[in-house]
Amino acid sequence: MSLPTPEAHLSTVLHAVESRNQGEPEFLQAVREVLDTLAPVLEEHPEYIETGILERLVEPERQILFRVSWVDDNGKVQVNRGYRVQFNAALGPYKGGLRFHPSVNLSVVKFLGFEQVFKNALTSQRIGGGKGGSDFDPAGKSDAEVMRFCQAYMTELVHHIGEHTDVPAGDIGVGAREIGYLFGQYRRLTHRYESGVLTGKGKGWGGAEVRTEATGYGAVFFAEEMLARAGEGVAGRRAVVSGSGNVATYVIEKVQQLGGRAITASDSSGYIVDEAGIDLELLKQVKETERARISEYAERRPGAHYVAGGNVWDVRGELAFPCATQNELDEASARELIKNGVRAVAEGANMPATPEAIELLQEAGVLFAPGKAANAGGVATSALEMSQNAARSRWDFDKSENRLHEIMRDVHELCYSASERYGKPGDYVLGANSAGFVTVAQAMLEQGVI
Ligand code: NDP
Ligand code: 2IT
Repeated sequence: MSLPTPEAHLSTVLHAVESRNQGEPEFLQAVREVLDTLAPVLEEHPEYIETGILERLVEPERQILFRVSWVDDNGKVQVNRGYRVQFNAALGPYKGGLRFHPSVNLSVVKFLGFEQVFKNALTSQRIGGGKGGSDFDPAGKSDAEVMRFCQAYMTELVHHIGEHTDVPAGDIGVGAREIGYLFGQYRRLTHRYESGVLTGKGKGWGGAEVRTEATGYGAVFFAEEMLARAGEGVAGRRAVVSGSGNVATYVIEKVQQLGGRAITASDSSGYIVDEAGIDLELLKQVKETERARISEYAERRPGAHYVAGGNVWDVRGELAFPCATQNELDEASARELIKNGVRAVAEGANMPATPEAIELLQEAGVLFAPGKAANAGGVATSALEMSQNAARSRWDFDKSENRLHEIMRDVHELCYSASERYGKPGDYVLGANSAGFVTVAQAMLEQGVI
């Protein structure tokens, strides 16, 4: 039986995915972006066509949907929907965050789970890919409500996770507080102290140093590697950053440590510009401690101003770090960034740039790092947390940060050499997709048809 050409095969797989997953635009966007880049890989590896690797890779191994019922502070019963999509475990236990946000639906969780498979492969940490979450909105909820929700959520999730099975962590709306409540309930339900079942734990009870900072720091390390190849750096440059949560905060911190100037942050209501450079202490006070809105920062900081609504990508900067959410940087924003002389864009968030925006940026010669490479530092450090938990050991901050730095250099190198191998040196989208894919595909091939 003769094999179809790579192009014909990719087109058949894409059509099947489109017809099977109608009404899931984010998931289809993520799959298209990967399939678009794989023809040269399949050319080199016809055995992946023969063994149906792609047909299997685009279908999650398991999808879990459940009701989460809890009682709010007024005694009213609330019902949310819980998700955990266990996408692919060829390389190790499913690994990936939980997102609590009203926009969460199956399409969003599947796109995140799909991306996670490739990202985790790029870290070389032997972790599979998964993602989960809920349409629960933590905004405006009391601590007690968040705790009761987390307990109710874990009461179902407990049946599906474990240190060798599936290891969740944080994402939008899930940070140290939520991981604490989730772990507490897991421990209560299982009667086990299974440290490695969740990552991003409190540092006093199994959480790794640098996990909090890792995603943001890692994204800046990746940008620094891209720039270094071109004989440039972060130092002395203006950075435009979106978001004001975990990832954005530590992107800003690392940009500053490397001598750059991060001048913006945003939330879903608007953005702030602080030409003097963001005051990190104030940012952390407003966002981490008080859980307030970003407008509050401008109220308290002389010289900074707040723009309600608007588009943070209108601000001029040589570096751009989208760190809020998917599809937040569109074609018009890309045009604006290019017009204003942007040199590098590194995605701290997952899929923040639309396909049209990526194309424009690449055509204009802007260095572009896709999220599955640039934000891999978070999950890589989660894997380091799992290793420390298994070994009952604890690394200090410097050792952890150095290891993260090394991993990000390796991720960059993997992506760059794959981009060369498959014909477009410096195309990090091609590099990340192909390097991640080959690692997972080879493991799937060797493990047989399952
Ligand atoms: P946080 O919850 O800490 O912060 C999210 C930030 O993004 C907030 O400023 C939030 O503003 C903003 N945001 C969220 N949704 C929207 C929206 N629909 N429109 C505009 N702004 C929005 O999350 P993280 O910082 O952890 O995550 C940010 C991104 O990074 C996500 O894409 C996540 O998947 C990705 N990521 C996170 C990792 C991690 O380790 N945490 C690892 C790798 C990637 P508001 O408060 O107004 O909602
Ligand atoms: O998107 C991501 O990589 C994360 N939210 C982190 C996942 C993890 O398991 O640390």
